[in-house]
Amino acid sequence: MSETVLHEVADGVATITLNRPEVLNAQNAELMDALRDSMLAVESDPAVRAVLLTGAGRGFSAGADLAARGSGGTTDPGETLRRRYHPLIECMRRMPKPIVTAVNGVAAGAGMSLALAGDIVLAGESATFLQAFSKIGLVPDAGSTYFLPRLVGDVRARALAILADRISAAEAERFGMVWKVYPDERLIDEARSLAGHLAKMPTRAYGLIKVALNSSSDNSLSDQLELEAVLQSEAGQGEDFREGVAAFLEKRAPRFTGR
Ligand code: T3D
Repeated sequence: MSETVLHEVADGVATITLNRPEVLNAQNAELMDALRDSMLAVESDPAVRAVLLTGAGRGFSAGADLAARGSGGTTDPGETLRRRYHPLIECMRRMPKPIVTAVNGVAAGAGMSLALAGDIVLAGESATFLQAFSKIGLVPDAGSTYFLPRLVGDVRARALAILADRISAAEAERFGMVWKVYPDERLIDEARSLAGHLAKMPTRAYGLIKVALNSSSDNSLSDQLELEAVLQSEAGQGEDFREGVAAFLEKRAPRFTGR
């Protein structure tokens, strides 16, 4: 078991912590393999109904480990992406339960891509975001060219990718990349509290919401309306739908089981 990623499950929440604080959680092969294995494990674990992803120390993640790569190295970065990053990012997007990313410091390069792959992105007020790729002669990867234009629009996505300016959490929130910014000392408690709340909510419906939203920007209106109907048929057969309606009619709090 690698120490580069901490994985703990309690009360329906899997907390995954990137754990190479001495290098701002830069992503070497060991960390990426451990992170992928953690995400795949929670995807199929019925005891997990929400995921919290954060970083140890003063950074969220500084992206790919450049020291491991040395002065360019012989490894084709495209192959590294296909082998290590794509299975992870795709797993996060299809994960049938919500992922909260708590960005506790700098999120650079593929570290920023990882942060944006979450469903609800929270940040500490001293967190920063940086499309570091072009500074070292690379192109944004690990989903950044997919997530960024959809989140912030084409004008900002281009400027962020080309200029590679380091932006603050407040700017990231203003641009629509971050849901909420908290004082640094409150971030992890707020993130835990949110993930704990989500773990008691209708997990199956959340998974279906993700399916709908993941398809939205590539679908026509007709296709999206039909997809909503298909997903609603599925949600409508769920125990949580029956419980939600019963709780409303009985004027009490619902007790969702996630089924
Ligand atoms: O093949 C493939 O892997 C393809 C995939 C590519 C995806 C990518 O992510 S490419 C982009 C890689 N990331 C970067 O280019 C960012 C490099 N880091 C920085 O620009 C800065 O460190 C930060 C802006 C992120 C933070 O700056 P600052 O001043 O807060 O911290 P620092 O002093 O630069 O870093 C602290 C330590 O972490 C330092 O180590 P030291 O000197 O104390 O021993 C530094 O070397 C180390 N560190 C930071 N980033 C990385 C790193 N070590 C290895 N790889 C890093 N990416």
